[in-house]
This record gives sequence, structure tokens and C-alpha cells, in this order.
Amino acid sequence: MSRESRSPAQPPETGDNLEIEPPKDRAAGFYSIRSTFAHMLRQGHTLPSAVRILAQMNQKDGFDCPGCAWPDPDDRAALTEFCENGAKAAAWETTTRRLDWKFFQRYSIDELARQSDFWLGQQGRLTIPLMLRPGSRFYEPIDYDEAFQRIAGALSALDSPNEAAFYTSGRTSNEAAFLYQLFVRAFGTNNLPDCSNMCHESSSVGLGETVGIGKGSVTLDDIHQADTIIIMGQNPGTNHPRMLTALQKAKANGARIIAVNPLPEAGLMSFSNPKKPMQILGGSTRIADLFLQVQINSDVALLKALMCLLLEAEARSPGDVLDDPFIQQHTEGFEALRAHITEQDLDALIASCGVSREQLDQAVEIILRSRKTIVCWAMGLTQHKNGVGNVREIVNFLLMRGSIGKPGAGTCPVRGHSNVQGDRTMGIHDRPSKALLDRIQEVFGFDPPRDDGFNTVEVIHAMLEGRVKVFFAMGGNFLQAAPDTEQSARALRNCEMLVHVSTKLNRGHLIHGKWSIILPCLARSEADHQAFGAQFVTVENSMGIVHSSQGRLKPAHPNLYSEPAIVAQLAQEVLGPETPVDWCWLVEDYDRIRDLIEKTIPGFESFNTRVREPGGFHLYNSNRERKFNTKSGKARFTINPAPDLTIPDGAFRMMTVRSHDQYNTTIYGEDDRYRGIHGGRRVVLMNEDDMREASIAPRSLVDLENNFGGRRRVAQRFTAVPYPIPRRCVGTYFPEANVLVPLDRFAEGSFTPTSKDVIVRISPSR
Ligand SMILES: Nc1nc2c(c(=O)[nH]1)N[C@H]1C(S)=C(S)[C@@H](COP(=O)(O)OP(=O)(O)OC[C@H]3O[C@@H](n4cnc5c(=O)[nH]c(N)nc54)[C@H](O)[C@@H]3O)O[C@H]1N2
Ligand SMILES: Nc1nc2c(c(=O)[nH]1)N[C@H]1C(S)=C(S)[C@@H](COP(=O)(O)OP(=O)(O)OC[C@H]3O[C@@H](n4cnc5c(=O)[nH]c(N)nc54)[C@H](O)[C@@H]3O)O[C@H]1N2
Ligand code: SF4
Ligand SMILES: [Mo]
Repeated sequence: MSRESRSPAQPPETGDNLEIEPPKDRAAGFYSIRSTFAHMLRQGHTLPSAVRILAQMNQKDGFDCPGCAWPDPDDRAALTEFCENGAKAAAWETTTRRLDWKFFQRYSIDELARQSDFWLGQQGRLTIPLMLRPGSRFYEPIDYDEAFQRIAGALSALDSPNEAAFYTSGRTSNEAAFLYQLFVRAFGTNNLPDCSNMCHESSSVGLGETVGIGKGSVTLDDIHQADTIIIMGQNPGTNHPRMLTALQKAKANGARIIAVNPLPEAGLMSFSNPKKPMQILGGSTRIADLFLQVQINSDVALLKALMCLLLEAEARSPGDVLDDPFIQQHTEGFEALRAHITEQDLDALIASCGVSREQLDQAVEIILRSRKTIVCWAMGLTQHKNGVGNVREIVNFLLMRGSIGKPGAGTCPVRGHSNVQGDRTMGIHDRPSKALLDRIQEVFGFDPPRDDGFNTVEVIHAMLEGRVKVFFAMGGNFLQAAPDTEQSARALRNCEMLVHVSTKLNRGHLIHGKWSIILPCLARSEADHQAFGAQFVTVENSMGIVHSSQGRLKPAHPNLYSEPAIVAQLAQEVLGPETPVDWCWLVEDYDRIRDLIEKTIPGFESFNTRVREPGGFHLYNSNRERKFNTKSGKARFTINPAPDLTIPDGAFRMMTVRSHDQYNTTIYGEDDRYRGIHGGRRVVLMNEDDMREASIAPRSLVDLENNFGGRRRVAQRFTAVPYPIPRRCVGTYFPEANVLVPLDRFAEGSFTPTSKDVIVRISPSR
């Protein structure tokens, strides 16, 4: 049941059937198999067709899972190389339901906005290009050609190419992304904000500055061989479920695992592998040997405390703790770091992270016994004001013991979208390197724009101020992914034209500019036929492996264009005769696009040959050879002040996280099984003592608000749920809580909105 929404930019309130039970202490098992098939059947598949589709996923000749960026193992199991949430992603895109013109004649955008995000996603695949004219409340069908002409018209009416911005979500293939950035630069702007800006940008920046490459250094084999794996700010049981299989293997090889998280996430505690018959029936592997339940944003303090204890251990036993030869040969800045750490007040650090001294000592004991250490991390570290500092502090910690560039050790930022890393490699970047732009100039003979473009935060301001008038989105759901939903909605509404290339309807389509256009596209699992026959695309996973993805399913509609074809036609229309390449010729055969990638992007030598090898190829990663592409050629120790964590009396620090039944802004269902929350998403997880102190009864309705930067933001009627979370910390789900995330509070150096650190006040609902 849904009530009237306060604003069409926000999902309406649902959750009347909310049920709460204690959180689970282990992930997967029988329920995950049941849930996998339930999701396929709900999308109209029969059991045999569900099995046929899932059997193609993540196979060497099949399609890449449209879920997360976790890599596939070399020894893939036939038929079952996927997890429950990968199956949900596949079910969602392969649904048998279709949205035709009749649907859009029936529902105005106002009526659609009153539906839940779940409902919008359940209506089926978009099959026809749609346009919303000024003043109209109904989308109407147009054909692709007319859509391209209208978009070209809007772009050519701009005073400057910088008045347009081109967003990318990380599901876009390498081929589409390469063409897209080339088109955007030939058009004349670097305004290429992307989902990375809200995601792992802090990792790219923090790693780039210190170890000279903005990507992680480890492979799956390293995970399997590590002595110690530290998992910080990540919930793999939900967001990277097959990582649990890799962790299980690491444990079987003797690894110790330390989990650092404000929440005792089920997947960090134990895992019963649904592929192992004995484990389905109740057995499981304990994952974390040690769980450090930190306060939100106290990771810098924790890492400093650990380094402090490591230096003390080194003083007791010189030469046994630090990797001196590595530090001497490969790094700079260690003495300054040592001095800084030595000055720290250990007790204060420990107090601020909220972990006991005994637990820290246990962590140090594990680390001291470890010769090969990996740190994995995700949004719990990057989406903070000091997100870049968090990453640099992880680098400090690893460098001390020479844990980068040897088997079983290294950095592991676990990426989100299945090709978000590849999109960056292909040049989707608002701050492109000089090397990339020089290369584009050499290969294509035009001078690409050299000024930085707008990132996510900057583009919202630019739209609010009328400096960006056309917003084009290659996938994603910018409205609901971006901070401060109401400000972002205002920004989008201010545009002359919004264009979304999408597979499914989402709330972002319902907030419109003067003109709005939706271009439907093929999904990854579908056969993509061009003039030269069936095409495949390529993607890069979180560990730098580039491989093919071949869709074979019948397209949702025979007229659907692929993403590369959409970019090509648009580019042809916009650039006309002054174009650097023959776009339509390129998309006749994607090998031609790959040839251009080979010419332009380092590391793609013999691309077309190597990508046809089963499993693809590994991109060169200098860190693996202990090469650090910084100014001095050495890895850099850096000083990163611990943030001041004091908050006003009565206020709380809120993190926004994902439930088990969502993919970012896509809502698969209203349950979060592992956290014991069913039938509702508008909840705030609170510490029981805090609730008592603030006279908030369990399951009562509360309002959350803040005033950052003088703007009042309110989220009403959330149900308060007692939860094992540290005091003064609370958790909510995104996108429901995005109204509270300030636009102008972002990570220093990376502009990533601080979605895990929002100061709020909570009071009983009025
Ligand atoms: N099924 C599914 N898979 C997904 C996604 C999805 O939505 N659904 N999204 C994809 C994308 S784009 C991404 S980026 C990844 C996201 O993957 P995650 O980063 O795992 O996702 P979040 O839910 O944001 O979880 C962040 C975790 O960090 C913890 N945390 C929050 N604040 C802090 C902190 O200050 N310190 C520490 N140490 N921990 C903290 C939270 O308790 C939570 O466990 O997943 C990808 N995979
Ligand atoms: N408060 C808060 N906000 C956050 C986060 C958070 O943790 N907290 N996380 C941030 C992160 S990590 C990320 S990555 C962003 C995500 O931001 P986005 O990437 O913009 O959002 P998604 O929800 O992944 O996009 C879903 C939409 O993509 C479209 N789509 C799906 N598949 C395809 C395809 O194959 N092709 C095309 N063209 N379109 C497709 C569908 O229309 C679908 O509705 O959100 C960020 N926002
Ligand atoms: S772990 Fe990620 S990539 Fe692998 S099957 Fe699951 S969702 Fe898909
Ligand atoms: Mo992400």
C-alpha cells in the first residue's frame, strides 16, 4: 500500500507490513537458492527458461553478470557461476514484461510518480523511444531518428559545448564507453560526470597519489593465498556475494579475517556456501576471526592505533615488524609518518573508534603473524569527508610491512557496478589525464577540450545555476543516486533537455526538463546484431581483468538499439561532416571499435585477439611489480589527520546503506533478510540505549532532519528499529534517505558525497 508522496522526486511511503526479527549471523544457504529462483519466476520465466538464462551468466562464452564487479574464478563451475543477487539482477533485466505505448497513454508522469520504486521497476522493459513535450504530462512515442535529431537540435542551440553534461552509470560496456567519451570530446566538453564520482572516486584519488595507479593491486589468487584479509566498510554478503566463496577458500588455506564495520553484517560473520550440499543443510564457514565494531568514520583512528601498536612492537623487536628493505627501496616519507604516529595519543584513538584495547591487541597479533596482508574496502570508507584520507591511511598501513606487490598481499578496493572500472579505463572522466587527451589528438586528429569538466556535485550546481542546460545520461538513475534529492530534482528540472538511455523505467524519468527523452536500449544479456553479425562487448572487473560478454537472449523488442549504436547515431547527427571517425561504420563490427581502443588506450595491445581467449586478459598493474608511477617513482607514506568526531548534543551520525533486496536505486523487494527487516525500507537502525535516552519507542515513527549549510532537509515517518549499532550512529537505506545527504559536504580531493556520514536529529514524528 502506498501513501501520497511529499514530492515526485522521492519514493512514496510504503512499509505498512513492516516486520522485524533479530539480524542473521550468517549469509547464503538454502534461502538464497530459493530466493534466486523466486525472482526469476516472478519475472515471468518458467523454471527451464530461468535455468537456461542463469546457466549463461559469467561463463566464458556467456554474458557478464550485470550485478557487481567481483571477478570470476578461472575454474568456473558449469551452470552455477553466480550468486543470489546476480540472479536478481539478471531476472530484473530479462523480465518477460514489456512497456508499450498503451502504458504511457494510460499513466501520466504524475500518476507514475505516486508509485513505489519497486512498482516502477516491475512494469517491464522499455521498448520504444519516448518524448515528453513542454507542458505535457504524458510521454509519447517517437522513433530513434527523430529523437537523435531533437537531441542534436538542443545541443547545437547551446552557446558552448560546456552547457551540456554527459553522465555514465557503470554498467556501460567498454565499446559504448569509448565511443561515448570520444563523441563528447569531439563535441567539445569534458563534462563527463559518472557514478564513480559518488562511489570509489576517493579510492582512485587516494591510490593514485600514493601508489601511482587508481586501481587495486590484488587478483583472486592473492585473496586465496593471503595470510590476513582485512575487510573495511564493505558488506560483501549482500553487495559482492561471490567474494564470500573466495574468502572461504582463503580460510581453507589458513587465512585470518578481520572485519571492520559498525554493523555485524551477516556475510562478514559466517557463510554457508549454497553450492556445497553439506552447507546448505546447516554447516557454515566462520568468516571473521575478529570483528571490530567501529564507530562510523573512525577508520583513520583505528588504522593509526594499529600502526602505533606495530611501531611499539618494532621497537621491542627491531627488524621483525617493519619491512625495512621495502621501505628503503620503494617508498618515501616513512620517517615523517613514524614521527606523526609516535605523537598520537593511543588512548584517545582507541576511545574514538570505540573498540576495546583487548580487541586491538588481538588484531595486532593477527597482523604480526601475517606475512601477506590484503585490505579490502568499499563505500564505508570512500563516502566520507576524509574518504581519500581513509584510503591513504590503508596504503600507509600496507606499505609499512611491504604488503603491496607480492603474492597474497595488496590493495583491494571492491568496485560496485560491473564495468565501472572499465568505463574509467576507456576515458569516462571529468578530469582526464593529459596523456589520454594527447593520445586522442594523435589518433583522431582533433584537439580535445583541455579544461576539467564537471563531476556529479559540480554538475548539479551548474544545472541549478543554468550553466548546464542539456543533461544526457548513459544509464543510471542520477536523480536518486545523487545527494540531496530535492536540490537534484530542482537542478534537473531547470534543464532545457534531459535524455536517459535506459533499460527500465525509474523515478529519474519522471522528473523532467523542458523536454525529456527516453532512449531504450538492449541489455547485456541480449543478442546484439549489427551489420557484420552477432557482436559481443567487453568489460573490466574489479581486479583489472578485461573479458568478453556475449548476450544471446532474444531482445526485449526487435527495434531496440544497442548502446554503441545509440552513441554512433547521435554522434553522426550532432557532429555531421566534421566528425573524426565514421561512427556508423564502426558499429557495424565492434572489432573496429576495439581496434581504436587498442590505438588509444595503453594496455590493449592485440585487443581483439587477447579478448577472445577464454576468460580474457589481465591489464598490466605496475603495483604488482612494485613499480609506483608517482613523481619520484616511489610509493608515498602520507599524513592524514584523524577527523574530529564530535557531534552536537542529541545529534546522530547517519550512514546510508544498501538492503539485500536492491541494486542501488533499483528495488527488488522490501526485505533485508540478513538484517531481519521485512516488508519496509523506511527504517532507521538505532542503538537501543540511544532510543531509550531519546524516549523513542521501538517501532515508533520518527522524523530525521538536518540543517547543513543553512538548508533544512527532512525525511519524515521512518520506523525506529533497535539494532546492534554503536551509540550515536544510525543507519538508513539509500535512496530513501538521500533527501538528507547534503550536496556540499563531500570528500576532500574526490568530491564524493558523504553518504556514510550525515549528521541528523531524530524526533518522534509529528
Ligand atoms: N546486491 C547489490 N550489489 C551491489 C550493489 C547493490 O546495491 N546491491 N551496489 C553495487 C555498488 S555500485 C557498489 S559501490 C557496491 C557497494 O558495496 P558496499 O560498500 O558493501 O555497500 P553499502 O551498503 O554502501 O555498505 C557499506 C558498508 O560499510 C559499512 N560502513 C558504513 N560506514 C562505515 C564506516 O565509517 N566505517 C566502516 N569501517 N564501515 C562503514 C556499512 O555498515 C556497510 O556494511 O556494491 C555493488 N554491488
Ligand atoms: N545516499 C547514498 N547515495 C548513493 C550511494 C550510497 O551508498 N548512499 N551510493 C552511490 C553509488 S556507490 C553509486 S555507484 C550510485 C549509483 O548510481 P547510478 O549508477 O546512477 O544508479 P543505478 O541505480 O545503478 O541505475 C539504475 C538504472 O540504470 C538503468 N540501467 C540498468 N541497466 C542498464 C543497461 O544495461 N544500460 C542502460 N543504458 N541503462 C541501464 C536502469 O534504467 C536503472 O533504473 O549511487 C550513489 N548514491
Ligand atoms: S558476486 Fe557480483 S558479479 Fe558475481 S554473480 Fe554475484 S552479483 Fe554477479
Ligand atoms: Mo557504486
